Amino acid sequence: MAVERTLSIIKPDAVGKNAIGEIMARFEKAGLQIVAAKMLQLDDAKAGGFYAEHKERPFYKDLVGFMTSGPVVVQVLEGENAILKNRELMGATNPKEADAGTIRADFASSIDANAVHGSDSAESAAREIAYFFETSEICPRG
Ligand code: RTP
Ligand code: MG
Repeated sequence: MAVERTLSIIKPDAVGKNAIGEIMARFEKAGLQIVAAKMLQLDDAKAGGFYAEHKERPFYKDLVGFMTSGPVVVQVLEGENAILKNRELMGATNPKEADAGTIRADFASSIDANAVHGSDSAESAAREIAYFFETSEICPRG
């Protein structure tokens, strides 16, 4: 298995629940390293650009509104199979369908306020990491 990087976002609902540390601890306990992290208040342009692939979907406006409703924490996670591993830790998009013990089962309250984002492919990960981080802001361990 290859060492990969993936973009994770702790969304405004989870930041508002004071769950940043608990969520980061799950990544670290699963063997993923946080190699970049920052807290941001997204505006409509930054959040809308991030979710541009969903622009024509009926939930797009609500999604951008939610993602700008409070601060987020964006992170780069690195490790073996990081993209799939993070998606497994997150659980299903709709928390009602998320397996017990996943981040969304424990912290999400609805399909909109669903606690975390994680890149869904290697292509998305590369694009999403570059959307938020300069190369100089990513700090892999030796
Ligand atoms: P994310 O991109 O945030 O990691 O979530 P995901 O891959 O699990 O889900 P995706 O299909 O990419 O959708 C992005 C976000 O849009 C909201 N959504 N709402 N009302 C709906 O039917 C619906 N479908 C998606 C969710 O908040 C989802 O995280
Ligand atoms: Mg997605």
